[in-house]
Amino acid sequence: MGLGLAACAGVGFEKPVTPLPPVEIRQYAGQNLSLVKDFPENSIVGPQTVSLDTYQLKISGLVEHPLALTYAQLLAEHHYSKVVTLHCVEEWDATILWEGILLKDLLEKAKIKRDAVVVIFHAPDGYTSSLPLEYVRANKLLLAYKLNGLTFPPERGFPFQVVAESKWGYKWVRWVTEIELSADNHYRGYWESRGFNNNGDQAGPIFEP
Ligand SMILES: Nc1nc2c(c(=O)[nH]1)N[C@H]1C(S)=C(S)[C@@H](COP(=O)(O)O)O[C@H]1N2
Ligand SMILES: [Mo]
Repeated sequence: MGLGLAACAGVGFEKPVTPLPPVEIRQYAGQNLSLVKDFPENSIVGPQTVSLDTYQLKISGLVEHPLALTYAQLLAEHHYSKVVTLHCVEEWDATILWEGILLKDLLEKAKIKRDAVVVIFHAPDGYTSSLPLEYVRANKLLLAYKLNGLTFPPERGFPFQVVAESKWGYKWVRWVTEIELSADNHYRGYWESRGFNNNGDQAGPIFEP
């Protein structure tokens, strides 16, 4: 064995490595996943193209330390993964293995001020949605940069999508560019200001009671 190892490790045996394109993960822990291409693209004005040359995620509003983080800085955070199903109110769903960083890790970095109660997510298509700060803090919600092992294609929300587990799809903001901490309990995002339930619980009513 010693000999074989020595021979393998010997100079001249090392070949360059050509990485092959990643393959989409179809099943995880015995569960079938949705195909990334197999669910609708339903955004308000169509897919956004975000360039990493200029991309920064801003953490703004009621924070002690406003931040502007690059893609590389964000991916330096601890990574997590989880299978979560997105349910759109248009009666379709997608079960995906998400990989990302934790929203609450980012919020901790920015040091939230005491009067903040709402987290508002902004995207370059003008779309916004919000989640209660308490819900974000109490849950390990992902800001995902991969789905089924693949980097997000532009139409799915590259570079980041909020995985708002147990909330309707309209809370899952894509192409996130800004996370704003606010004291405005009456804030309503794009669909919420058009009648959809601000609470957004999948288990609850779709429309604002
Ligand atoms: N920026 C942005 N994010 C958005 C939307 C949008 O129009 N713009 N649509 C929302 C709705 S209604 C749904 S159902 C989900 C769909 O996300 P998916 O591409 O992961 O299926 O994106 C949400 N995030
Ligand atoms: Mo949706």
